[in-house]
Amino acid sequence: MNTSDTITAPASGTGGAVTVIRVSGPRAVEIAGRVWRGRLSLADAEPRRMYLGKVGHDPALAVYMKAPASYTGDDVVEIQCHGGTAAADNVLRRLLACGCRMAEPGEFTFRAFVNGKLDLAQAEAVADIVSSGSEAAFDLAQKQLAGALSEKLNALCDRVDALRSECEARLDFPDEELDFSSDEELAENCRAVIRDADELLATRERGRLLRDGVEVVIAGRPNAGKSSLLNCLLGYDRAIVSPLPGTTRDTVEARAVLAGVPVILTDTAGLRESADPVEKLGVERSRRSIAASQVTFGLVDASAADGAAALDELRNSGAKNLIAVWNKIDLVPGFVPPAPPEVPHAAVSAVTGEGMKELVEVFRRVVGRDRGEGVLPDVAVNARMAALLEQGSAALESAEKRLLSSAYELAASDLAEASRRFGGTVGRTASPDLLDAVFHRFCIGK
Ligand SMILES: Nc1nc2c(ncn2[C@@H]2O[C@H](COP(=O)(O)OP(=O)(O)OP(=O)(O)O)[C@@H](O)[C@H]2O)c(=O)[nH]1
Ligand SMILES: [Mg+2]
Repeated sequence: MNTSDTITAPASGTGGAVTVIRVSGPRAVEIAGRVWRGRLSLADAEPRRMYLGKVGHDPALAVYMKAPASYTGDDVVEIQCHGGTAAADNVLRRLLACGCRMAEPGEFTFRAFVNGKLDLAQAEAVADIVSSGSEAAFDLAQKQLAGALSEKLNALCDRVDALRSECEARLDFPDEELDFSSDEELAENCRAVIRDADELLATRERGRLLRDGVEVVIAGRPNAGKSSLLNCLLGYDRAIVSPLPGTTRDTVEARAVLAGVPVILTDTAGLRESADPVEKLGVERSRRSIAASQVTFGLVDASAADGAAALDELRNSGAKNLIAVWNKIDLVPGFVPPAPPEVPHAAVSAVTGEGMKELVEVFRRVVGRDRGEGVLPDVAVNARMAALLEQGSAALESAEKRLLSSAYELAASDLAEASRRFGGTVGRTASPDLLDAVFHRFCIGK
């Protein structure tokens, strides 16, 4: 992407009352100043102050952000016009006619990266913020944008670079009595970096769950109220509910946010032995969903006589992070769940909504426990960073072995490789392909 011309695009979504059109580049003030006219010319405008003027006959506000104190690090002008496509098109058409180019998706953020305003990890956080579907994912992306993850990644890169310099110094001054650390010490330092990289790699799964959603399966015997619970959690009727056992045959999926965490809820066919071939297939699917999910809401009919046996079936089903959900408590006044103490549980009514808050709280605790310490993660690497960390660690392992046999030249080349891989996470070393892959995810205007 060319980074020296002046680009424009709507920076706000369509359909709102106001559209923001962003202009960024060396000629931003000049071009925007020919399109937008106010009492003052834009060139004389005080930066970061809104001015009322016009674009053609339409009223429009303009604000100038002077380089480098702007999102992109270039001169930026933002014009706010009426919402709807006609007003925005009018502004855009004039800007393009006066010499702007239409921005590609992510190009504003790409310029911010090129101008050193953001590193790659932070740029990815911007895309995550735009697409975050839940409070927890949003919080994580905010922290990443603020640099929490970059700091850790940069620290790893610095340590690899220091190891590399030390290794190269031995090649450059082989005969001098310099104060070198021993081969063992260097090798141990490689190990230490690998350990810390592993720690970061371990955050990947949490990040994936927050970005893509925790898979929660609703399982139990027929008629326990699984579909009713799904509908109650969603707040609308997604699945068919009926008093006939065996109503749900296929799995039914829906997205929701529970306790600020995005989830993919799966309602399943009731678990029982059945002669009906279709129901049998449904039950097989239920078992597969249980195996694939991170959390199981094990639904038990609190008004049924053999609830404890039903719960035991679920405990033996391979369910992970099982939460016993005693349903239909509206039918059993004064119900006390007979759950074994080690199974987290809640008592609810999917019909009256009673106990739902409690269930969400139990879910929050269970999901929190899965993340260690019951807190949401401060940092989480994504798949792209994880792949680079793994490759960098492999190079470090090789460097470690070579250091122990004093093969400094080979070790230095391994360390250079590790440095390249680790550096790619934040964009210290970034190939055009890598940059393409990162900025490809963006929407236009970001
Ligand atoms: N009183 C009462 N009835 C409930 C409650 N939850 C579900 N029901 C009723 O129980 C029956 C079965 O509910 P479903 O939600 O279809 O049960 P299910 O577990 O999905 O059943 P299958 O799909 O057949 O496995 C329906 O008549 C619901 O109205 C509850 O909390 N209280
Ligand atoms: Mg059902």
